[in-house]
Amino acid sequence: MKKQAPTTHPSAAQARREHERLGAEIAAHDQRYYGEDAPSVSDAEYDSLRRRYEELEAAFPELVTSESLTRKVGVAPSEKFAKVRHKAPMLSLGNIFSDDEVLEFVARVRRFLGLAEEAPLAITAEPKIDGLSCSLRYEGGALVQAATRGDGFEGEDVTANVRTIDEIPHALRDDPPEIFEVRGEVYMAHADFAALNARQAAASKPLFANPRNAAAGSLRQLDPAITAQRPLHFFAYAWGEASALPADTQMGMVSAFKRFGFPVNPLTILCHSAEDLLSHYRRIEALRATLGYDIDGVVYKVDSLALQQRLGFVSRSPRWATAHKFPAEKATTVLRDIEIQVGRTGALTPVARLDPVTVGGVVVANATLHNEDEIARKDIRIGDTVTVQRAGDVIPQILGPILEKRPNGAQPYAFPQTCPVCGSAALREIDAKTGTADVVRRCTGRLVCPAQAIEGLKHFASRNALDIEGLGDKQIELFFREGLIRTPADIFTLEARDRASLKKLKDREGYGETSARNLFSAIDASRKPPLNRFVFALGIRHVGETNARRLARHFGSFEALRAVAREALEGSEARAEINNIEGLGEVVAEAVGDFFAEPHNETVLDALLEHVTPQPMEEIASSSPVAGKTVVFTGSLERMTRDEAKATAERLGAKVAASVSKKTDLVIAGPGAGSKLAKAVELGIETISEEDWLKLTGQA
Ligand code: JCF
Repeated sequence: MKKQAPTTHPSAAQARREHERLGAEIAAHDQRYYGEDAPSVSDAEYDSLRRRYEELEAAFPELVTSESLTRKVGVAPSEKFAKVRHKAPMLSLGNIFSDDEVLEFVARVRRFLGLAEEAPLAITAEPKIDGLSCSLRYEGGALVQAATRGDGFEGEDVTANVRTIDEIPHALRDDPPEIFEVRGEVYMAHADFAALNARQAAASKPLFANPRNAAAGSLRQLDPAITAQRPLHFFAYAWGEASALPADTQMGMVSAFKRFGFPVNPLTILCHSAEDLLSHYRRIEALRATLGYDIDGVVYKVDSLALQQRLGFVSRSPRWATAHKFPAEKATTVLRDIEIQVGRTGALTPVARLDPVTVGGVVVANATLHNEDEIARKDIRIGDTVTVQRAGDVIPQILGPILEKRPNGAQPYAFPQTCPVCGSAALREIDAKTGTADVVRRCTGRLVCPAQAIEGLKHFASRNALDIEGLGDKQIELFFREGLIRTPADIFTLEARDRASLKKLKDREGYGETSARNLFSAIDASRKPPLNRFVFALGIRHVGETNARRLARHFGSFEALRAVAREALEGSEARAEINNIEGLGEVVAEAVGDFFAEPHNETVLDALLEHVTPQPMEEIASSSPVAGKTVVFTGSLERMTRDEAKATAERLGAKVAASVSKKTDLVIAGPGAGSKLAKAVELGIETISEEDWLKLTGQA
């Protein structure tokens, strides 16, 4: 985005008119963004309007009145609602798409449980509602808190809004458990959605793209009075924390929800085979258009809660349930343009800009084109009418052009040979061994390309790297544009420079005293990152989280890594050392060598290491009681996901193994633990519960 030139000096009268016009425009965007969950401009465009508005006020202080938008506290979207930590994580379901996968699902469950062929296995089937999941907490039968799913671990507190939904009881009937969290889907019916959009249109307000967005926009309202005017519905289908369970089967739980006063979906049934599941799937698919609300598939769940326990989870999805999605939906539209995005490693990625079209209830205006060869293979040309497909939550894809509709004169697409951001040559690397060109074309202007620098900084500060809260993508783009942050080291001098500067961060749009202070303290908190995160943050090609951990483990300190990596020229002993690290290889060794051979990277690193001290893995490890131990997790974990448990254990210096052997030091066994636990007992290996593990590792 262009920076508004503060050198444009309108007259006082011009300034007033412009200020007024901008004020109205910004207010309208605010309403769309905060009020309707339906932004109509990009954040960058919005920021630019705000900046111009402020510049006018700076130049003409008489424009600042109590009505001025700069005097009102802007509500950041993430701060709209208080955060709620879910007592039990809200799960997501794995997806399957074909009949075969249904057979596989049932077979996998049977295999996992070791069920004999003739042993019965009951599985429920219900429509998968396309709304938004919510967790409702009842204490002593009274609704005390309602939260959105969020990322599954932390959602937003929407209690006041949920209280306006008629179908959600404020008090449970029929002797509910003391503590009971009911989970289900909040959704909007087709008829109500159409009526709402008609009202929006009559009031010249933007329309909602689909019932799910309308439901989300209605629930995430700052003003519960607005939610109250939006007819929302609810189906209960799961639970979170519960002081006692009213049933021992899924079907029993659903009946209990009904007794307590919740709507449950009438198409929920009990099946006894994969064939049963498939026939119910077909029935629901046939009824889909008549239901009056959106569904996007059918959910299958093992009925017995005891078996659910034994089956447990694969990362964040239950092994005992899955979502059988309806087939991907397609639509045709016109490809207006192909835009090239430049990533952190200089990769040029083509993105299709489309005439917006509704595909399966969602408006699609962008789609991925994957890469140069894909465009050539499908002969996709700008101006073509193309088929767009959208499946589940994945990025929409372009299947191909409809040749009969190709406009005269449409030219084959010429993929750019130079970087659209910095103008450097963009090349496809040739694989030395196979002699074939990489599918990805990359910008060669690594040191001069702003796109790569910005993406590199985003990566550096991101969640799995230095994890600097408050320094997200938008902030980095802004700071980069303004020249405040150009290299990672600049992040750590930001506060000192801010202190010396007249234009302070706290006085900027989007910031205030608190957020500026929070940002600086988040930056401070990241000055001693674990070595593996630091190595990952550098963005060395082929060094993702896993390889970064391998390098950190092997070398123990950044100095040791750097000393070897600097010497890692082709054919050198140093190169061989990296190559020989378990899990690494020639490609990674070469990338590491190349990174450290680049003088610019050395300069950037020297500057960075003035402010940042990576923590040697040993130090982190030796202070923990599980350092150097080999641990095995088995059974289901209730307080953390398997991935989380594994990551924590590794952070504390333990090695996580998949199976129990003589080398195992400790087994953490949750409910449903079977053969691994038995083996541990047989070998006399110490076994502890999840609770004990949390205590041992200082997490409880
Ligand atoms: O209808 C749904 N969207 C739906 C989502 C139904 C379920 O029974 C679910 C779900 C998400 C997670 N069950 C789980 C465990």
